Amino acid sequence: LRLEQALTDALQRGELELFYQPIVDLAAGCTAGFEALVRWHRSGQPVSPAEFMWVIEDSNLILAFGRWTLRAAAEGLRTLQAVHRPTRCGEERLFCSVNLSARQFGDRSLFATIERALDDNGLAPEQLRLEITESAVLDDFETAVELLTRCRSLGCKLVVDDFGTGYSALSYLHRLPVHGLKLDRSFIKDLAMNERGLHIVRAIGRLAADLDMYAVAEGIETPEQAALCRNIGIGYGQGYFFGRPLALADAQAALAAGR
Ligand code: G
Ligand code: G
Ligand code: MN
Ligand code: NA
Repeated sequence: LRLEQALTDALQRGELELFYQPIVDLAAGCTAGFEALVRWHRSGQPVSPAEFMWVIEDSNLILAFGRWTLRAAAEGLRTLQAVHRPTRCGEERLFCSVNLSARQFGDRSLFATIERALDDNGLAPEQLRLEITESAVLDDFETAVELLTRCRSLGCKLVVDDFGTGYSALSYLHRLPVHGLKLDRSFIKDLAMNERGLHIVRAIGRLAADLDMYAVAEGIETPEQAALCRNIGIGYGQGYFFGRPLALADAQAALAAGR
């Protein structure tokens, strides 16, 4: 309860901040978009969401927090878009991925929040990507599908996060059309280790292509992993090799410098 109060205060005081990690077009070798990742500056020190997201998710704070992340990510994307040079990377517009928690699907105002955030920042709906996990969707499947279908109709893209782990498996790709898959970073870790790892990543890449979806490899930490993913046709990569999550101003500077 004390942590919940501290987080409520932090949200009100603006001590929560979104960091931005680049998502790179592997063939073109340039930044195509970002994933927004929340950070809490507790007494100046950044705290990882792994340590506090559960508190937010287990309380009603998730509703206000969820609306804040969508608005903040849209503002951040507008700032990043301002220094994006499309000539370097085929894509005219950058995208931003935002993580959604299960209980946000029950937020009746979420769709309006998304529309408004896009509109206020002059963004096209396709620039917003909603990262979802199977466990979040299965919590209340009907409600989640209804909301996600509206978002998709608006033009937002849906991406399955942590794909291939227990939290995101194949079964619901039937029932919930999505635009992309993010391969969980455990697969990328195994990639350079042995043939099996390579076969698994290649198979997921083919599955995505056959279903007309794009694939993002998460957790790329070495040039070898990046090259292997690119060579087997994975479209996008994300990880420390390309860049750590950065505060907005730093992410903007890195983008402007072509890093
Ligand atoms: O950035 P980091 O590796 O510390 O994130 C840890 C976990 O917290 C990840 O699983 C990520 O999906 C989750 N997370 C980060 N930012 C957000 C957010 O804004 N909303 C939600 N729901 N989850 C987030
Ligand atoms: O669950 P989700 O995919 O949203 O989690 C993203 C998390 O992965 C973030 O906490 C981010 O900080 C972390 N992350 C990003 N790149 C790398 C990487 O190259 N290696 C590792 N170990 N973690 C990463
Ligand atoms: Mn994610
Ligand atoms: Na993930």
